[in-house]
Amino acid sequence: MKHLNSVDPQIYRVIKNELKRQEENLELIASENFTSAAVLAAQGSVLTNKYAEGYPGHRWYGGCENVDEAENLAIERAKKLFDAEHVNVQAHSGTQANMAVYFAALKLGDTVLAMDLSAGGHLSHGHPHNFSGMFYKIIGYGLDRKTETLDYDRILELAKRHKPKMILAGASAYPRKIDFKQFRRICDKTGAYLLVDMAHIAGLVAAGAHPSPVPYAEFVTSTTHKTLRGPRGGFVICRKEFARKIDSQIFPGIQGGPLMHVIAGKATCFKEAMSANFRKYQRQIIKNARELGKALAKKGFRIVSGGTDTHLLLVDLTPKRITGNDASLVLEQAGITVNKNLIPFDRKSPAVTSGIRLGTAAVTTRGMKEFQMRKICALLSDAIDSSDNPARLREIKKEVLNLTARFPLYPDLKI
Ligand code: DSN
Repeated sequence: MKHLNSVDPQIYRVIKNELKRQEENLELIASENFTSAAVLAAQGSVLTNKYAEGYPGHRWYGGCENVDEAENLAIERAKKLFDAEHVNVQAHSGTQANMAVYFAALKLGDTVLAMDLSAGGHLSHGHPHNFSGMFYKIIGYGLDRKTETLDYDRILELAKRHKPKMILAGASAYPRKIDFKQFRRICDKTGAYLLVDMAHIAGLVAAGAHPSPVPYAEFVTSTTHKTLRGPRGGFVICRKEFARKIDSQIFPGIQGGPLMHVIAGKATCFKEAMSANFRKYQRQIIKNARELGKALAKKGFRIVSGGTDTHLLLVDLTPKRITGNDASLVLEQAGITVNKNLIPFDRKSPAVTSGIRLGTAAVTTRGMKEFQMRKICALLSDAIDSSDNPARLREIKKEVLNLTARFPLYPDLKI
């Protein structure tokens, strides 16, 4: 970092401050994680200098022998990890992975059945201001009002009525196991393709801690940086018959030069995800989420759907008489990072919300276990109860600092 400091001290300072924030705060954003030092090294490497439009062995530029090897390693490892027929590792993000599937499987204007954003879906599953909502006719499915879980009979009913060309499963804020077999059954009954966006649960799937969508779906998309704990990016898994279509939709369809430094980081992430330690880590994520949920329920928070099967908890703050927006601002003052989130059938707007979304992937990476989840619950609950007491929030922040200091994040990273 000394070179960066001498050339651009302002950006050096930003990075130093961000490392401090990550080291000191309690990171409970469900889509975030801390990648390994090995992935950081791959991503911060000279591979960023290389243009490699095309695919390994078929590039538009010379000098690609090394990046070809990196991309082939990423592809082969991802295929093995997820037992996949074909993988494209070039997607820059989860949204671009989804976009490639829409373009490969559909014609503009086709009908897609996907989870409503308000029920836990994602922008690229049909939000009107996203390409998906602009280019396709999106029909939304929600949750059962009583159980706050997916109602597969209702999804089948909607599929029969609207005859979508593709059904999308997967969510950004759904704490329960998704039954991909049921989605396959619905698709088979109605002649639709199945796209599963497993971005949130990819690490759990890789470790066998959540059923895999790969045997059931024509297309599976993901990011690499959530529970999977790799660099920021995306990838697409598909059945062999769609391989050429997906590859040509990623390049030259929607992207130019692949980010070879990120692809190298993805290869390292896939290798790490094959280890016994990673499988243990994923199981601990779920144990931690369940413990945190139980502890929060005891403190009077309402846990949407009554619990979790994954890394994620949706917390209804209504009993605490505070909005998701206010709660996230208060928690930030106490050094606890979360995001506001709509809860199912929320009466508040997406900018206000009645809930917060919590995830345990990042704190579990630090080595925290059930004991620390109970402590995190106590700190979080105390902070919410002290929303108009800045002095108490400062004290809680000190306790957060004491806790995070015992679980250092990048002990060897000196900047
Ligand atoms: N922004 C991600 C999340 O927080 O779930 C989804 O892309």
